[in-house]
Amino acid sequence: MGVPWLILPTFDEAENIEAIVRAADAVLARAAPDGHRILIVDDNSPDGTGRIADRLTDELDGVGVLHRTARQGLGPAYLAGFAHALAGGASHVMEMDADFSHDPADLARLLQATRDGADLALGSRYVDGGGVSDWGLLRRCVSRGGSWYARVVLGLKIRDLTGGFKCFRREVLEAIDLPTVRSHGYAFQVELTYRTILAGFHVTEVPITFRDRRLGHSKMSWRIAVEAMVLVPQLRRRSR
Ligand SMILES: Nc1nc2c(ncn2[C@@H]2O[C@H](COP(=O)(O)OP(=O)(O)OP(=O)(O)O)[C@@H](O)[C@H]2O)c(=O)[nH]1
Ligand SMILES: [Mg+2]
Repeated sequence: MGVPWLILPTFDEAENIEAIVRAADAVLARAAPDGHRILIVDDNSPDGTGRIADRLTDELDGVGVLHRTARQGLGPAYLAGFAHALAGGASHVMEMDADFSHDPADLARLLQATRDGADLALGSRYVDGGGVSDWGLLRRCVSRGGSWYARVVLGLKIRDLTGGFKCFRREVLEAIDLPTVRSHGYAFQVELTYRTILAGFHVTEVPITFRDRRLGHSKMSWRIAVEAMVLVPQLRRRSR
């Protein structure tokens, strides 16, 4: 029997990486008594995140790092991490930002939702009990508008399609043909959830509060938002 794997993509997270790995490790040690793994996927961060990750792999059991040579975006980093987790026999594969926007304590609730019947548990800002703290109006509108747009274009009932706090059962990632996923930014999150639903799996939204990062800088860009606007209608066409 495999254990849950958490994949943590990092680019310039030197100020966050150690604290987030230690916090997630403590939560998962309680939530998954049979063991867990944490895999950091670092795109050769100029700020030295990869070196801190190497030290953590020496200090903590079950923590590993995948070093990639250059920044290629969130989607490719996750796909590389997923491939390692599946090859390593993961029972579940979890996604989380490494900047404390996602509360590591919520990993336990996502994992529990998959034990309660979900094939994919989504951390959701836009269901009852969920929310966003300390975002300005523009950022709120872009995020809400993005989820609304994807929901209408793809005809889905999911409220939060662009979030990146997820727990997949292994069987989902095996079924959704990961090598053909091409999107990089927010569209990557939409594409994975859409493929999961098309494949007939059960998706549950788990309310979370999203907090703005305290340390480090955002990698969100207009390019990523525009990529999502262009790619989402193409996802629908491809599925027909
Ligand atoms: N490996 C890798 N990780 C990335 C890349 N881009 C972003 N990340 C990581 O993915 C996670 C989410 O990225 P953020 O920079 O927080 O982007 P965001 O959440 O869209 O933006 P903010 O909410 O403003 O922080 C963080 O852990 C980043 O370090 C990338 O190109 N490669
Ligand atoms: Mg972030």
